[in-house]
Amino acid sequence: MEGLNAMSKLQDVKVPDLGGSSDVPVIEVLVKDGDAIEKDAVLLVLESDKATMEVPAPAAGIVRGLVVKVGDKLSQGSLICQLEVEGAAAPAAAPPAASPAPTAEPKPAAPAPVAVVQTPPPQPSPASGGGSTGMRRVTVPDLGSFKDVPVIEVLVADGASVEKDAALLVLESDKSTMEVPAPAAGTVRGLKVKAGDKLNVGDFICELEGASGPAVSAGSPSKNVPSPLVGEGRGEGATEAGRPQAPPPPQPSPASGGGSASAATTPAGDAAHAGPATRKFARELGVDLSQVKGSGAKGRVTIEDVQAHVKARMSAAPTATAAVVSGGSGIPPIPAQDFSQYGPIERKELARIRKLSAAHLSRSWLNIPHVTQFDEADITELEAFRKTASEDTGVKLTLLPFLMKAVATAMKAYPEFNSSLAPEGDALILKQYCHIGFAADTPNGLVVPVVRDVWSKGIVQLAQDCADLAKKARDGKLKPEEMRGGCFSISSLGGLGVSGGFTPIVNAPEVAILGVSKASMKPVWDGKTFQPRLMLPLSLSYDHRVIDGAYAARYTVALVKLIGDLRRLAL
Ligand code: CAO
Repeated sequence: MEGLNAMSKLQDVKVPDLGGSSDVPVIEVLVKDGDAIEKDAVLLVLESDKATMEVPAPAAGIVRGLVVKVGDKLSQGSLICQLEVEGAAAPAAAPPAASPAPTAEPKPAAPAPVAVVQTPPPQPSPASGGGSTGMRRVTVPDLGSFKDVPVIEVLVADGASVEKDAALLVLESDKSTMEVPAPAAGTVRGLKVKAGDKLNVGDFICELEGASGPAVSAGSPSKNVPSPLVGEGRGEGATEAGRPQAPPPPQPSPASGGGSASAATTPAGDAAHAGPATRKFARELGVDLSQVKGSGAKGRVTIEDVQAHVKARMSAAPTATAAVVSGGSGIPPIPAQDFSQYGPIERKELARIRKLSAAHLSRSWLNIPHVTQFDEADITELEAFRKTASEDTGVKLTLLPFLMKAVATAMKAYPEFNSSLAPEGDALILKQYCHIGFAADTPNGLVVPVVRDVWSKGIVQLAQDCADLAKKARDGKLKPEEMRGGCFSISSLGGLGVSGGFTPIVNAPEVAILGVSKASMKPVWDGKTFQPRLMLPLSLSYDHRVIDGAYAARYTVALVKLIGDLRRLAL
């Protein structure tokens, strides 16, 4: 065989057990001849009237002799391609869990397809509560073999009017994302489900008023939707229970590159139809799938559509304003490398929160021209006060609440620090409220809980809010709304013992972030002599599109004064 070295072997890849379905149409072919693929890379997507299934590769190798194209109808055992596998003894694929490969089958088949969408018939329930009253009880439909599936998004609120088939919830198991549509039109009442809940078949979701008929399971979990990215936009930041959540990132519109929250919000129910592989790909690129036109069956978005969308955005001639706003972030990717050629390696999957943070931080870094201003604040008096006040109040007062109050107070005098750039880049949105986020280090990565209404709270209240939110962050119990709406962020590394400055990344669509390092005693000249003073290093990064250097310098001076003399906080 041409190109096949002595240690390689060809193995047939066949369609595994499809759970009784046959002649299932191929709606997407994700590989082509000659592609080098990893084990479990998705080869095909099949879609019957009951389910969408991804067929993953049984082993790593090179695709040869692909015989399948979109529109073909496949059944169990149909040949998909051959796989050129390294090594004389290619490992056999694991048999499908639900339906082991027939022992007579001499060659390994692909592993069990990952069911993406299951379409059970509506299940009238005797506990209906429906019919004549016009109230219809909606419960979780058959989820196949999935159990305790986390809700990652609730797309409706109590009182919302929904059309039949409008998405109510998005569930995400480790294998798939499922959208649960309304079984009928009506008004949502008694919604019992929230992001983070884990659901099973039959669990109560809500009632639908005005939807006559018997109680039913919600419509089949239907099309796949883009998994929510962290933070802003509908459902962003929603995570499985027990997992911490990432900071709210922007979903820049094509022209905005980092605009306001409103610019990035995808309307509820406007979810894209795409498979998990496509969603994962889009997520990695920071692409909002609802912006991508699907070329597949029923408007399904394919990986090629996402690629074309990105190419189009990168090559689109930006308007003068958009170019300024986006900062022209079409940089080439870092070429992939096979590190195993240099030595032994181990692949460790990133926690979801890290992936989400990575995308958000990249967007912020690429879209925002950062400047970091370094300074030091004298906290000798603050420290003395902090210790006695902790004893007096019985509440542990760390530096953080004082810094938060100082940052917020200085923002009153310098309101551009409490703004976001309008999506078109031609205006500032000035905020009349002041919510401050703080970076919290958790076992699963960085999250940014947001303390609300800092202007109207005292230090003790702020300390309690910070402590509560930090604990929730560490325990993975933060709610999405507790990470949204920040106006400014603080990243304090001081408690970790790091001294000197650093360059924190602005948490877009905010326009500034304060980095804090460890305070240390330093000799400070008072005009006559050197005095030992406790100095706190500050690193203020800001969006230079919004804030001029002189403005930032004035803000920094004001901030340093406030921190150095607490009495000013009372002014
Ligand atoms: N200089 C000296 N000491 C400091 C300090 C500083 N800048 N900041 C905090 N400390 C002290 C605190 O006062 C406390 O000391 P005492 O117990 O004697 O009072 C101790 O360090 C521990 O404080 P803490 O870190 O637990 O509490 P905090 O309120 O200052 O911070 C939180 C809370 C959530 C911000 C912190 O725990 C944390 O997670 N920090 C990491 C943030 C991070 O990862 N940033 C990077 C983001 S970008 O990747």
